[in-house]
Order: sequence, then structure tokens, then C-alpha cells
Amino acid sequence: MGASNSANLDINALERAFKLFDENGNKTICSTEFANTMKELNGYVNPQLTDLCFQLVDLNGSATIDKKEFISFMSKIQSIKSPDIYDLIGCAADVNGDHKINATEIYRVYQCLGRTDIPQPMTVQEFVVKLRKGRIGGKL
Ligand SMILES: [Ca+2]
Ligand SMILES: [Ca+2]
Repeated sequence: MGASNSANLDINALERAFKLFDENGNKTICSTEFANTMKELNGYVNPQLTDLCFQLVDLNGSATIDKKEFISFMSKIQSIKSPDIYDLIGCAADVNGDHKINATEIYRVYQCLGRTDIPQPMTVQEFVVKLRKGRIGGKL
């Protein structure tokens, strides 16, 4: 294995993080494993927020997070210092990683929430601020 100085992702760290989540070692993370590990890492987190985060990280909607989806998610949260659940949701919602929540991405979030009152596209930063204030999803 050559040095990976071009990649800013530490594959070993990613493997360790993935294994932390993948409690039964079946190479996918289910929603229970995700919720358990989030709780271990962050203390109590509103289960609805954890669930929303899980659904957004699960890009293909298979109800499990595979390594590819996990790495895609981790690569987006890299730049954030001590991200909390709101930051994590913001990153997960930004599927293409351009720091904006475009119309397709915002639709996906609202679909996960079972809502149809889709707001206008916004930046990830704006999205996270609204999320913190409870303005995304209302009931969260
Ligand atoms: Ca999946
Ligand atoms: Ca985006």
C-alpha cells in the first residue's frame, strides 16, 4: 500500500470508525447500531434527529449504511471541528458536498421527515442554523 498523501482521508481511521458503528461486524451499519454509537459518542441525542441523520447518510435508501456511504459522509464532516448532530445532519443532507442544500437535496430531507412543505434551497450553514432553531421539520 503506497502513501496516501493526496487523499486527505485516513483510511485506517475510517476503518476504525466504521467498526465502531458496525457492532455486529456484518459490514453494514443498521439504524440501531447507528443510534447506539451516536449515543456513545454524543450522549443523549433526540432519536428523531439520529434517525433523520441515518436516513440521509443512507444514500441508496437500503436501510443500512455501507462503507461507501459511510466514507462519503465522513469525508464531508472532516472539515468541521467537533460536529454535533445538527452539523452531521447538515453534511448528510448535502449529498453532492457543494456546501449547499439544493432543491433535490432539500426535497430528500423533507421526504425523510414525511413532509411536503419544501422550503427554498439554502446553504448548509443556513440549513444547520434553521435545524438548530427547530425550523426544519417543525416537530424535531
Ligand atoms: Ca445504504
Ligand atoms: Ca449539495
